[in-house]
Amino acid sequence: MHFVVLTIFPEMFDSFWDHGIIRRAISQNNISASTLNIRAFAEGRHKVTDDRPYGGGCGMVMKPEPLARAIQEAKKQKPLAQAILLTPQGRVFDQHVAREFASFEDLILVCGRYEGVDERVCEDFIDFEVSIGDYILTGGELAAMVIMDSLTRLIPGALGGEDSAEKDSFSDDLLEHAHYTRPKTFEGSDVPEVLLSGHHGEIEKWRLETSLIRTFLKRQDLLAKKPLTNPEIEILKKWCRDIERIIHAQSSLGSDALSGPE
Ligand code: 4GY
Repeated sequence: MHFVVLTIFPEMFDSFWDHGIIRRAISQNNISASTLNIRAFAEGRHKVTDDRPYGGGCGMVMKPEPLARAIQEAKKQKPLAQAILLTPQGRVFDQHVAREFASFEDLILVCGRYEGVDERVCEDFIDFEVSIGDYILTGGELAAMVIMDSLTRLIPGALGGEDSAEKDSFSDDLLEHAHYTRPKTFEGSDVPEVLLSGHHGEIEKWRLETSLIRTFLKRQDLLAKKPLTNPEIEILKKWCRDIERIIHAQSSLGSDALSGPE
């Protein structure tokens, strides 16, 4: 996949391309990336990319012509590319959207600045509007990096060996299990026994159970929309039975317990 980033601040991406998994993915040809400076498509000696809003009001609007010309140039370079505008008005990005986009040939990531982008560019030159979350950035650049980062780790080979688990739809909508590494004891706290047992079946069971309980405790919204597997349903049912047993045991306790805190 090739990413073409359209921005007035191309230097913001230098350090992004140059580190970690992204850098390795580029050097292994899993992905490639380039920027087009929107300012280079602006006219006049000052190469102005913004102007005052029709109808008045504060702030500036990104002029349509330079942006439209930049998108046209990007599409000429990558005719199969989809043009994505990063904006809080777009479809909210998550791992499902990431998997959809990972199957695209190439992407043009359009980074707006100022108070907004002229509406006619959005209508005529943009294929998708995407938001990375319900907050407002000063420009689309950080959002473009977020999208490229998450798509890169879905490209086969880019993660180097560890990628199969993540792409498995089995891990959809569940938080990751807890992770531990050496030392065995840290600040008086031990690594769970089962992880030292070498019993891979038990370890997998434990990891699924911790994934489920963490998702239940921290993100019930994810669990509510997740299609549960049979082992997951069995684990949840066992918890229900355990909790009910504890509640029922209360009736056989003395009056002290019953008159305790509400
Ligand atoms: N949130 N998700 C976001 C954003 C900044 C004005 C258009 C977001 O993706 N992008 O806040 N972008 C705005 C700034 C022009 C982009």
